[in-house]
Amino acid sequence: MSIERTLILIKPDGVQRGIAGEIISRFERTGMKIVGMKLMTMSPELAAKHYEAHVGKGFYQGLVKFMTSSPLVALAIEGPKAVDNCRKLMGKTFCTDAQGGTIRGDFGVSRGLNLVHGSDSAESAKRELGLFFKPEEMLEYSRAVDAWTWNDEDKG
Ligand code: IDP
Ligand code: MG
Repeated sequence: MSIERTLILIKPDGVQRGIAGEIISRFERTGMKIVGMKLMTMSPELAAKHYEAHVGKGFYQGLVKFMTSSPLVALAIEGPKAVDNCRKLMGKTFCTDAQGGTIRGDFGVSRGLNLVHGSDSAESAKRELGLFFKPEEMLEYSRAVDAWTWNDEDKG
């Protein structure tokens, strides 16, 4: 099955700048399905777990301060190859390196204030979704358009 779930965060800069909806729309309009969504403020404890791979790096403390400073939107998104597909839509880490047409390329200019987080592998997606969503907060539902959005071939 190549239908995957991945964690996306609209970071505090995206919410503060009033473009959370536009960013969500970038994912939504592909046909991928939102199966979980919440507005929340990240606690320092959650930030430490979520960014454990970056502990000790020069930008780590600033990153945690930024991510815990104001609400973010957490999304669980489902679709064929959702992990890589979402990363493709986001663009490269630093906004000025990200291509036009990507979220970071179209909406940002910063290195750290880069609007969006997306899990980078199937394993991190599983781990990160578990940090942000209880199992019952990720919903299983079908949409009338599902049959026109992906088919058996896409399920792998
Ligand atoms: P990613 O978000 O594209 O996966 P990572 O390398 O995992 O990028 O870094 C996590 C986050 O840390 C980035 O999205 C960005 O917000 C921040 N970050 C990474 N490198 C720097 C830096 O050199 N300066 C400031 N912030 C950084
Ligand atoms: Mg990363």
